[in-house]
Amino acid sequence: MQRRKFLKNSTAATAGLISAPLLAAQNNISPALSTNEITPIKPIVICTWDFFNASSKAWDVLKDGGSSLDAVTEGVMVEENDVDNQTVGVGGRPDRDGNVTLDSCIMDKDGNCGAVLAMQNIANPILVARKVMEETPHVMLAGKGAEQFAYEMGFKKTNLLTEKSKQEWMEWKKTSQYKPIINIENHDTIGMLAIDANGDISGACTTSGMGYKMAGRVGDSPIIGAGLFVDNEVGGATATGVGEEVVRTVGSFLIVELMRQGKSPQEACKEGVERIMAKNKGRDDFQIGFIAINKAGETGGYCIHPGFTYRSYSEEGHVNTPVNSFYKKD
Ligand code: SD4
Repeated sequence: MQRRKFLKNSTAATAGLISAPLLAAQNNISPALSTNEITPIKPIVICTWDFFNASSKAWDVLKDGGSSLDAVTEGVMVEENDVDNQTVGVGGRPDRDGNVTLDSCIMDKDGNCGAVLAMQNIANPILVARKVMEETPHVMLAGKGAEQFAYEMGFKKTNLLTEKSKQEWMEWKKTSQYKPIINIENHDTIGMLAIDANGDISGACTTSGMGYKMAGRVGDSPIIGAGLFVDNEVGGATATGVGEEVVRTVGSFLIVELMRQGKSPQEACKEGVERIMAKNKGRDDFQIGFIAINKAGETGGYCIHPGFTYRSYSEEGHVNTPVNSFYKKD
């Protein structure tokens, strides 16, 4: 595996990872610049929730020297292709009209990004989002336009509504109550962040959105800055949960900016959740989880209600980490 080391004048740096704020304090320069110069690079991938297979796939790419962009693309595709995951790709829960509409975005080390919103009939929206990034002058394509573009790029029309999701939707129609359940109905969106052997960061996020949403509804997941943001000088962040609240605070961008100011990924995610809770005084009926990684490879997460975890995979192993929450267990 390719491994570059940028060692300056700190012996501590050889011992392992050092926090960006500490380095900044030692060197009296911004965290973004300091970590880039003196931190040993260790590839790592993290993703929302306990996605063993997706993170394993991404790690396979990283450990063989692949790019973080390929790692996150191939990693999240595992969930898009899993018909048992009812919040991503094929098998996703439909909107209230019975249509499965997919949201997805991707962002690379150079700040290039692509997204598809409310796209139907295409099994791998992350690949279409990547094509938007790489083959068009645009960042976002929505609805029919996104689907048409996918066909032009050679993607095949696919029925995304499985029998299981169809039966559940028909059952739901009997009451037609839109009431996302914390950690249950909305618990499978995958947001993934990776650092490769060159130290470059990329991210991807993909979902079928909230089950039984209104037709045309788009959440945070395909919105750059809300569901996902990467700044290769600083780090990346991604979100899961009720997208409306993440959009209102431009959550992932906020977290990356907080890391730029010197906060650890953990501290930044916590402040992101606290901002949301400050705007929703006393509300406790929704879940949001953020995860983040900084340029030094430190990771963190925070959520509103207990139950959210994130999985990481690096040389140090494959770990599922429960994150701290705004509300504690009863
Ligand atoms: C959305 N954030 O559409 C997504 C839903 C989600 O796990 O994260 N589900 O609002």
